[in-house]
Amino acid sequence: MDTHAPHYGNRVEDYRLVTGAGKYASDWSLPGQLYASFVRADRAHAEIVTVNTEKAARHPGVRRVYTGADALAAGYTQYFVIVNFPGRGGKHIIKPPRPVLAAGKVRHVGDALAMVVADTAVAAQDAAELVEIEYRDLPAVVSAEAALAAGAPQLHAEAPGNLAFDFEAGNEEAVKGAFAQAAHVTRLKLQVSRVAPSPMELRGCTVRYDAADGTYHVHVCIQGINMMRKQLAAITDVPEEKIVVHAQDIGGSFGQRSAAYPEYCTQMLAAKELGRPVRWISTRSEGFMSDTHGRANTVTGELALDRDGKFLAMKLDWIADMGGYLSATGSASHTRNPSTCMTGVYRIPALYGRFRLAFTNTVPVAAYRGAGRPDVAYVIERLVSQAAAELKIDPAELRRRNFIPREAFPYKTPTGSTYEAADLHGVLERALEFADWKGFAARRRKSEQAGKLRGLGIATVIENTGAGLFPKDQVEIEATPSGGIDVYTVSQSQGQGHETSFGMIVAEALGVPLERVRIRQGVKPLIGNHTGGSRSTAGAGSACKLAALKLIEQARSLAAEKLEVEPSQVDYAAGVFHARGSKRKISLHELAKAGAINVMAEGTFGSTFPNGCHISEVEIDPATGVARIVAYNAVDDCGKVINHAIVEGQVHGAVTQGAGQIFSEQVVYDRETGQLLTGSFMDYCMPRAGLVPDIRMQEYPVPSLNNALGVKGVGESGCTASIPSLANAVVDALRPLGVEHLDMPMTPAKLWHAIDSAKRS
Ligand code: MCN
Repeated sequence: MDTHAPHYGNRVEDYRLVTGAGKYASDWSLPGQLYASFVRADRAHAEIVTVNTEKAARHPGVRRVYTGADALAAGYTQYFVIVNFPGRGGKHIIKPPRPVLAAGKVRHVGDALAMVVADTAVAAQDAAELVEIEYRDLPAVVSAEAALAAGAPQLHAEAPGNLAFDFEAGNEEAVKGAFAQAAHVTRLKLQVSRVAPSPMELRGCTVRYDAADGTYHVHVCIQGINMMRKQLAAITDVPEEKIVVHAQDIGGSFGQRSAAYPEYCTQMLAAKELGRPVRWISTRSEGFMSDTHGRANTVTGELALDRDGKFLAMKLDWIADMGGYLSATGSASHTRNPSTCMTGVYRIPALYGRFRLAFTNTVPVAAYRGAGRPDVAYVIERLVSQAAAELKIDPAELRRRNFIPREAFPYKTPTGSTYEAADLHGVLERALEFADWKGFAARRRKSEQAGKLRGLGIATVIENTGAGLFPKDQVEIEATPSGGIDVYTVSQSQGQGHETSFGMIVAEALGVPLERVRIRQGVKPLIGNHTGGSRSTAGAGSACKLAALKLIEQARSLAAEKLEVEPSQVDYAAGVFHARGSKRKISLHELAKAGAINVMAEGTFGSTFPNGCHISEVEIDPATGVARIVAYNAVDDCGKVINHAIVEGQVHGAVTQGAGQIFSEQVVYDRETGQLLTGSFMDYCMPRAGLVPDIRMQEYPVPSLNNALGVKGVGESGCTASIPSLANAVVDALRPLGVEHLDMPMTPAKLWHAIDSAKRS
């Protein structure tokens, strides 16, 4: 097994990015551009009685004020949602219309209902404040459980009871039978808090309409040109070939930049009508109330065990909050994604999950790093650790006893996934040793002597990566006359370092230095997936390798002509073709001087299932409730590793996001009024450097069988494992006081109260 120490080489893109030479959404400045500002609902739920734009329209510099009436007139009310499979009783997801500017009703604080376009950003903003709106207030509901309850305020006439979708997975009868036989049942009700993904770059978009050929040029932060274009076309009915999406660098996304937000379509409308580019850059406060949120579900989980601690069955009742409208990805994050890995790393003979998606008066929920897999891992891993505590079995031992054994792979799960290859026992044993599991009792005693409560958390997880929306991934490679190797892909890095890792894949396949390879993202219209679902390396990365190998073959024929031998007599190594048995040779560069050599390769690659074991330790000061992560040890199997430093960085970043969710982050709405209470970083607490200690990581690569590289995704693994691992560590620290469960975020106040009331009881 590979136990490399990571090597810290700079990423190819780093110099450009850290020297300020990156080009983000707000760096696209187009000649003659106008500026947009949005008027947003200041209340959660209301009928719009009138929108008076007169004063705003008269404000100096204002070109036009758009309202919901314009959105309706344009017919911009439909949208794209990934979920296209039926739910319970064969019923499909309900997609109530969503005009790109709210018409008739507003459904969450921040819902955009008018757009002012003016000569300057300041004029647009000033005029937006002059738009007068008369509302008729309606009662609001901001939790999914409350929204599904009888008598709740209703958001959409099309979705009675606020139910958007009712989905199920597994076998309900088999689960009932297994529970009837169980010697022990563990039950937990868990909240996975609503979080604001908060990438560094603010959302922004500039649209130019080219009247000569009827094409819209949309300069916007994205996760991939194709996903954006598909959605823009679905909303506006403009043919996809008339929409060109432009983006170079993306300052983080975490799932949030995949959506074609209503603002962009409204800008398309204005850019065409006004004949000038229209630009809009969000403020951070706007972001909190209009960028999609993540997670936001409540799950009741039950695990049935026999008297030897073997798992018999698990059932989940999952209620997810979709917010006021459906996003493209949120519904899949709370149905398909958790159901594909609902058995976790365990052999559980019977599984059943019911997933209900509800509309509430909140910001729409979409994919957020992990997109449902951290949520399901959290439920499973909390249940397993809770069961271990109840049965007084070591939590590592209970896991070991129930793992899918190595020889059972490829393993078909009860919900229909096929886990291709893993060594779960090997990963666990490595992690136990790495984290010095056995030494914990002594460390806990030491903490006790210092007046601190210490807890040990473990999570053994698996997740689905690599699934794609588009049927295949294409990559084009060109050996250029100047000696470069240009690689074209439609996946789009948002910080994942594709220029380096994809460059390495091509450089290795061609045997040329990395410096010669240039990755160009989203500039050629190829078929392929956006960067999301930790799928880019398995998909586009594999296509990079295939394209490089194809380039060699194509160039070999050209070389054979030049060398005057049969292609079969030409060998290739390190950028040079040799005629076998002679000294004659010609380089790829020399061949390309006569004209660029261009190939395209494609492939359809199946899901991969990265897995890992993360063991964490926390220390809580009972006097203040402040928790510190004092040790974090991760062992991850992401298949063959392309770049060790990037993989480690991905795990660090995602673990930090998981820690943020466990200890501080939460979007809070007022239950009565539906007001957003966490509308800035003053109220919404991001994780800070002091929260995370030295995150130690080891790779445990079991190659995937499902792609050309043997890789499994890694971009989200750190979230999937850290959330349950850290939650288990906190509960373990408090269990001696009688605390069995606490919901995230485990803020100092919450921990202090839990400790205080446990001491009193
Ligand atoms: N990699 C590797 N070896 C492997 C697997 C991956 O070297 N066996 C490298 C890849 O080549 C790539 C990186 O690790 O450089 C992540 O690869 P992969 O797991 O294929 O995931 P994607 O590139 O598809 O990235 C998507 C994933 C997701 S879904 C979210 S959300 C996310 C994430 O990546 N958002 C991020 N990581 C992020 N990192 C940053 N900095 N910013 C975001 O917004």
